[in-house]
Amino acid sequence: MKIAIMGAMPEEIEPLIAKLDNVTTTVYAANKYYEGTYKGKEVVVAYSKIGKVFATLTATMLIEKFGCDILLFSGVAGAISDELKIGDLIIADGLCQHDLDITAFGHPFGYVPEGEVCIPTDVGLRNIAKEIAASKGIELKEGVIATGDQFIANPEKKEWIGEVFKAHALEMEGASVAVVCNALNVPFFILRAISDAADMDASFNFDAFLESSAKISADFILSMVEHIQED
Ligand code: OS5
Repeated sequence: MKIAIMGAMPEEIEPLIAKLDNVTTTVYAANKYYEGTYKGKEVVVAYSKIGKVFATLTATMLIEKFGCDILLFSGVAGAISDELKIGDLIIADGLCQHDLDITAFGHPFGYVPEGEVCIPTDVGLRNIAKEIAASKGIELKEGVIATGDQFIANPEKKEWIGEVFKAHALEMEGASVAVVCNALNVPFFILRAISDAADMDASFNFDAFLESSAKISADFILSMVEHIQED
């Protein structure tokens, strides 16, 4: 089994690459892919660059070109829920696109015909995450993560996304991974550690906590890789 691990920014994958053995790199379609092993398991790691379009490209390549069988996303997010503080981990139970809007035709926000508003993540992978968290005494939140091509630094906008999509956190890539993996029948898992609260301090806090929160997420993802059973 080959495991894809994807981030959006270099900072989100650097702590992962540092722990790999037997690394080879391939540049393809303007991304660098790191193939290697972690505790004997075959992995392919890449960062997509920021946003939905780049994330769609990279997730597709990880599956179609590099032959990955499952995909784990590791990175940071802005909090919507007041219960999420900087450094806290959240796993997505579903992903939606908060900036997808054809409401002029009577459709709900986030919906297009033949799509779905919220795409669920793999239950088996979520259960592995919960078991690891319980065994290590790590608190893991679970909820909807909203994706859009906007860095949110606005309390009203954040509240709107929270209310309309019942979302707990937001970011800019997860729903793209969900669309690709759902279409290609590849089990996927989205983990994010909070870097900011998507409010007026968001860009300041993002800069301050990107590295530390990205590492919290990456460390957890590596323990997932360790526990995923080969078949
Ligand atoms: O990947 C983007 C989404 N990530 C999650 C996130 C988020 N998303 C939306 N709203 C929020 N409040 C969020 N908080 C966390 C993080 C990332 C956000 S976009 C950050 C861009 C920062 C940046 N711009 N230039 N650089 C960094 C330097 C640079 C220069 C050249 C090449 C690469 C980086």
